Amino acid sequence: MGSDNNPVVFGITSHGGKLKELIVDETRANELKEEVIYLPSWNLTLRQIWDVELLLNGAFSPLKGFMGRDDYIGVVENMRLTDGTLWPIPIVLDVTRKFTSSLNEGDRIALRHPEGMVLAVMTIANIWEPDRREEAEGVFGTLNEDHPGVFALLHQTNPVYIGGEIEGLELPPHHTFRNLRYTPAQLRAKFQELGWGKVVAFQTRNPMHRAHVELTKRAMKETGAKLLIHPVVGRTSPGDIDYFTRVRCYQAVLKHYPKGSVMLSLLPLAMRMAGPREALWHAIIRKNYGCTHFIVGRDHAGPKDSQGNPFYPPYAAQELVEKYQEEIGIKIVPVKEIVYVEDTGRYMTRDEVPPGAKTLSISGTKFRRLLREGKEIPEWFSYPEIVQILRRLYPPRDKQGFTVFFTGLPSSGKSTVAQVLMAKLMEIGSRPVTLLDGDIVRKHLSSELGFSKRDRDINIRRIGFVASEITKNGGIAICAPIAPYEATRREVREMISQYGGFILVYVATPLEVCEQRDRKGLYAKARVGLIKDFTGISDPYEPPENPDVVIDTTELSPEEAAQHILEYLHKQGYLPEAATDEGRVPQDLSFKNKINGHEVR
Ligand code: PPS
Repeated sequence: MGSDNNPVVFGITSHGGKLKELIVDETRANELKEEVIYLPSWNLTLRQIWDVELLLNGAFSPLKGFMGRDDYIGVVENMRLTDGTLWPIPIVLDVTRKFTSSLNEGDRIALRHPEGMVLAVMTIANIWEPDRREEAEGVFGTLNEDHPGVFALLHQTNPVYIGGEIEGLELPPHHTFRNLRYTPAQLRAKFQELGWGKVVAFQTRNPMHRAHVELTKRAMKETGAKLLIHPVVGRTSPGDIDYFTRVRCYQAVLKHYPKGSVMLSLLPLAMRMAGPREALWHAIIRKNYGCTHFIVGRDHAGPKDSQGNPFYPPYAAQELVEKYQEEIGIKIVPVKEIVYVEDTGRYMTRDEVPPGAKTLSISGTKFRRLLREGKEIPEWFSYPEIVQILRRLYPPRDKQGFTVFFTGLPSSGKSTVAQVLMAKLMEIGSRPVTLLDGDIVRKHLSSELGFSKRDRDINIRRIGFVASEITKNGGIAICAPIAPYEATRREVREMISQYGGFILVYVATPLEVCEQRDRKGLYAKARVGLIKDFTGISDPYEPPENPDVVIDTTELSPEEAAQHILEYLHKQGYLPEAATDEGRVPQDLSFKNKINGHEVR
């Protein structure tokens, strides 16, 4: 690998030849500070802040800002910028139509952090509305919304993209683990100081156990390189363990490597979970951080669909990075799946296992279950200190917070059943209970909102946010809005399930029954057009695809319906054993697999 003009290059050039740090010098910064007073500001979203940080610190070299239309099209279609440089993931700034309504190409805007400071100034080169479905097919190879990248692109991305070069004023602030956040230039300098000519990077978004240590040591041996543990602490995949906990695990794992052979640095990247393309992108980023080698494991950055099937073949990421490794210059270290071989007491790749030998492995799901149930974690799987850190995160279910989220048509019985459930849970008394009923929320949290799709979504997200805070702090939230849209319910599930249980209760009382009850007289008004956009009459209701409990209050009394939910909570371990007798469903009513024709999971 040749040298270039970079001040601290040691071993490998940056992508495109030169590290592109975009923070300007002091004189220019002072000019920009005067200019920004008059510029329109875009308030960066969380994902955009991570992209801006990696643009500014050079991790996205050779990009000099957010991609313009032609670069974007080149990247989506064939992974190349217009100048031919390989780049597999679009780096674009998505904004609202309202924001761009008074903007023209050539205008300058300030990119602001939520804490108020301007991180960068952008000169707009292009403003366009992309075809996000085409982008999903090109980048993720699917339109299936189970894919978190596709879902985020289609539902959580603004409709207009703006591209253009940026001039950086400051990096986003960090208040945690500051001594572990090296920029590419700092990491390169560190490698040089340590005399590390070869460095192999290990990307991860999970805690590290013995198998990870084994595979990284193999990679070190194979390449003769030192190891950089380079975990992502920006956006990872929904349901992943929070980075505070993970970083404590990484710190604890360091002592299992020979002294002076390993470093830990945090990468503030917003992952897209794009499998093979993502792996290639990760390799390019690690090259910019000065690493000479990059480990690509089985199913790198590959999500699974709702049935648990992976979106990408297990070794597709390795194949793609292998194909381009000559061109990008960083060497891939492909690793096969590693398993524990009981007879030998050692870890091996699957193809090394002697015929007939018994292998052991524990899936992520099983591991979390063992932790939650307070069961022993075998010594061969992890280190006691890592298990101890993770146990704090997974208290047994009857000590975790949870949310019971009702959805159903107006007058379906949501509020009444929710009231009874609240009373029963308060009787049990294991945790504080909060009821967020549709009407109460509309009075105290959402009084300015109406019933358009946009307003309903805002309303449900607010409920989800409050419930997630309650759940995070170990309480019980009962929510009872109509929540007519599947995608929004899914968002709420994602917000909450990272902190505790999320139980979706579908109150499937048929429309005719709801209308006949018409407790508030609103159906009658909707029928004669006095209320517009009324759910079930003139506005849609999407029944949930995967409810945890289904109840139909046509035949069930509110007490019986609440008992079914309590029974489910017992079965799932959310309620203390001692409460069982109180909360049990009487024998003659006991939980059937199907209630009124609906499968109950
Ligand atoms: S949503 O869609 O989840 O935001 O609705 P939600 O906040 O739960 O609605 C609360 C109550 O508002 C009454 N209401 C209407 N519902 C649906 N559509 C229209 N247009 C409407 N206008 C008023 C209705 O009584 C809801 O309460 P429930 O308990 O569901 O009957």
